[in-house]
Amino acid sequence: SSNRIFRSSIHRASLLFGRRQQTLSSTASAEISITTKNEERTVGLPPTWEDLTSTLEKVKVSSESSSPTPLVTLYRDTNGWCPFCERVWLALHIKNIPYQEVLVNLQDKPAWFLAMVPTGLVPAVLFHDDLINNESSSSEKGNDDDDEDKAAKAQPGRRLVWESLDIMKELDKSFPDTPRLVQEDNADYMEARSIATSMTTAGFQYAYAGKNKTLTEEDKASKKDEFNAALDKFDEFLGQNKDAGPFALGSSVSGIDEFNT
Ligand SMILES: N[C@@H](CCC(=O)N[C@@H](CS)C(=O)NCC(=O)O)C(=O)O
Repeated sequence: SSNRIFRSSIHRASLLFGRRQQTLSSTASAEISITTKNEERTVGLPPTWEDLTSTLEKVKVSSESSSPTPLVTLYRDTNGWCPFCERVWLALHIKNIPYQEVLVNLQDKPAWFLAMVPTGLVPAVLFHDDLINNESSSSEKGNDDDDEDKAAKAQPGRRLVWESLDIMKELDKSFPDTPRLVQEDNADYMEARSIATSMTTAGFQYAYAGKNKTLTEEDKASKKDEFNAALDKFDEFLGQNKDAGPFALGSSVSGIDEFNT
């Protein structure tokens, strides 16, 4: 099953890097061939750290140079492991929306964050409506170390959204000229999202089963089987689209491509 998980991550990486080909022009072909090379050695090694670092560096430069004015603030975990934050982070990059980040220590959440976000969870996104609606007429003062400035309530004309799916929907709505990621009117999208959600749930249950002392070895084995079955289902879904690709739903990117972080 680890090979399958690995194949899925390679698939996701190639989708992202593949898309970057549109924005990175001539430099992208090197990344594509790196990805292809790794896909060929599916049972072998993941991309090297150097492959990933050099690709990310180029992506960073490409998005920063398009517009330096942040139109949203992403509140995410300090350590960068939160998959829900990664989902939003990827959405911002796919849409090429300039953003700034405020890091939140989940081990010791600051009072301003708990007062600002009802669930107390990351991610949350502050939409700079004053700038989004009239990008040229305002100047951004940028990030400030002052706690007051990190909180949405201190910033009139701005709107805070939490819950990753709700954030993605709002990103679609507020930036209508960018790829629409949440396509709830598309039956393929809904099918893929349901398969992907089951896969994520089964994955978490399997991952945590090892630490759960109340489970028998048999229980743990069945969690593993359920995860394998969920992976097979998602593989099968991707397989149906293999000719249409390169994205999960065919020729254009959707929330499914960044849902499975
Ligand atoms: N349903 C939420 C889940 C967000 C979530 O669980 N975030 C975790 C980090 S991965 C968190 O903030 N944990 C802090 C805590 O539980 O106090 C979403 O999709 O945004």
